Amino acid sequence: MTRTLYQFPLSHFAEKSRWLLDAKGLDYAIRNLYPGLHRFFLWPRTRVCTIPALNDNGHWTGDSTAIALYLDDAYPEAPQLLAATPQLRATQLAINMLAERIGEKVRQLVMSHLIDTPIPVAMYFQDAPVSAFRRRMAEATFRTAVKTLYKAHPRHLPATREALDTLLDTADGLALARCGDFIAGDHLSLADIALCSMLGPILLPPDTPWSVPDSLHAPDAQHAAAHISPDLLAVQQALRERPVGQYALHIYTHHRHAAGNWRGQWQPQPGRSALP
Ligand SMILES: N[C@@H](CCC(=O)N[C@@H](CS)C(=O)NCC(=O)O)C(=O)O
Repeated sequence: MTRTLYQFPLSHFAEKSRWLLDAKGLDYAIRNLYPGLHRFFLWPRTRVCTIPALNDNGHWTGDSTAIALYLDDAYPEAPQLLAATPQLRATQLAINMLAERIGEKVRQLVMSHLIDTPIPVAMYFQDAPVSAFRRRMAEATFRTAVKTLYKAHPRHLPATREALDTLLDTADGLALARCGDFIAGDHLSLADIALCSMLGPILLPPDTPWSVPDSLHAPDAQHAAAHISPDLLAVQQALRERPVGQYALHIYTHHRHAAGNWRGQWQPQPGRSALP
């Protein structure tokens, strides 16, 4: 019996998938992929180029939302991530899509602030079992990919913040309208998991990759604070004060139950040993 999640340790979409598996109460191993090489590994198996991807006993699924749908189908006896009633299910899926758009803007905003600092590469590659030369190559690939794919550059910050604020206004409305802890329905669903995990890189909940400096090995941790700009701290404070920020922190505190496994293990590189 093998169940393996493939991820980048820093990714909030990976956090979403870990949470989906934890909410289902399933055991799983985690393998980290190197940026760039991940596409050669994932595409033949899932026909999707992005992490996360799940290999459940030979059944491959790419994309976090597809993973949620697969898990509900494959494990109907475990807590359901989506409601059976069509109307509530449609609402939960719509919130999941809103969360995906929020996640894209959160990534662009945080990376625009941090990509040229040592923090993201330190968090990403701190455990990678590679030589200093290979690590520098992986870090350079990661920086270039983030800047290119996600338009992570300070000049985009005003537009990114405006777009994120508009999306968060919608999310605030949902958070204010909810009855009880959850955003749609009376138990934790894909909607909660998606929305809260996408806000993680700004809210920095404990036991997540973003809980700097706890998540960093010394000496990187000692220098982290110096690289976090007042602007980014202001974004964090503003989100913490919003209804959706307070909702997400509450859900993280009371309903995350993380396995503490986000660091994962590194997938051997091609040429070093065979890929499974
Ligand atoms: N819709 C996808 C988005 C996942 C995603 O954006 N993954 C990013 C990391 S956060 C990725 O793999 N980027 C690398 C690439 O695009 O090649 C999902 O929900 O799984």
